[in-house]
Amino acid sequence: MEGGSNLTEKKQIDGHPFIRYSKETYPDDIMKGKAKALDEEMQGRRSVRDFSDEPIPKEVIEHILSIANSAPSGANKQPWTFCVVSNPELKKKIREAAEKEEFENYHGRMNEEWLRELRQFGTNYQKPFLEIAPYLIVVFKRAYEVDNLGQKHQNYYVNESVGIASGFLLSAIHQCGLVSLTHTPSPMNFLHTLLNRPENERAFLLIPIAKLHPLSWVPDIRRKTQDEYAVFCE
Ligand code: IYR
Repeated sequence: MEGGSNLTEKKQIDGHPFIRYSKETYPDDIMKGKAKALDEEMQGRRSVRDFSDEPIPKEVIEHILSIANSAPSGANKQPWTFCVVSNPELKKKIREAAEKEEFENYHGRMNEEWLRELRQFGTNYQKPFLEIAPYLIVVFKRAYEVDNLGQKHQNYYVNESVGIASGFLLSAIHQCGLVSLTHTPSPMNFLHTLLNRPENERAFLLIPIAKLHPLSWVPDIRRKTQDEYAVFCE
């Protein structure tokens, strides 16, 4: 999938290959309609914890990951690895390890203000969704790369890049009619161990993906209004 680029037209700049890029544009009224429809679609996205255990096609997961992998990144290093977990025993181990850390968080590591702010979400240390969701995607950031000779090479803007890719991932999940939770059991190093990841990777986010449970509840919270989230410096 070349995103509209025309691979037959090529040139060199400073000895480096460039290909012609073009993409579809729209008249303003069509563009407005598309923007409005996409806005409405994305306003329906919620972080949920009530997942169905119904299977979802692996092919859908593969497309979602491909979309995440299309994100921009510092010097195009694509400094991420998406670990896809569907094995029930492994999900159980992840749940147990996450709950162990979260128990400590809810019973001493998080301060009073934090605990008070979390009450509206109805969360606690228990994370059954980590076993119920058919897929867990563990996003790892790659702090640096190691070549075949064992030499280290730097990546750039790693947090920004992996954050953007994760945003693409969450948006794709929603647009496929699935639901997810951006989960950050803290600390997350148990994921590095359980998933046998190499030294250059650090766990970044844990994202369960599923169909929505037919009886689901989410907190009645509001989003910022435009005058709160944007400033137009005209
Ligand atoms: N990681 C904990 C606590 C938690 C923290 C924040 I910030 C949230 O927005 C939600 C939960 C947990 O997952 O329960």
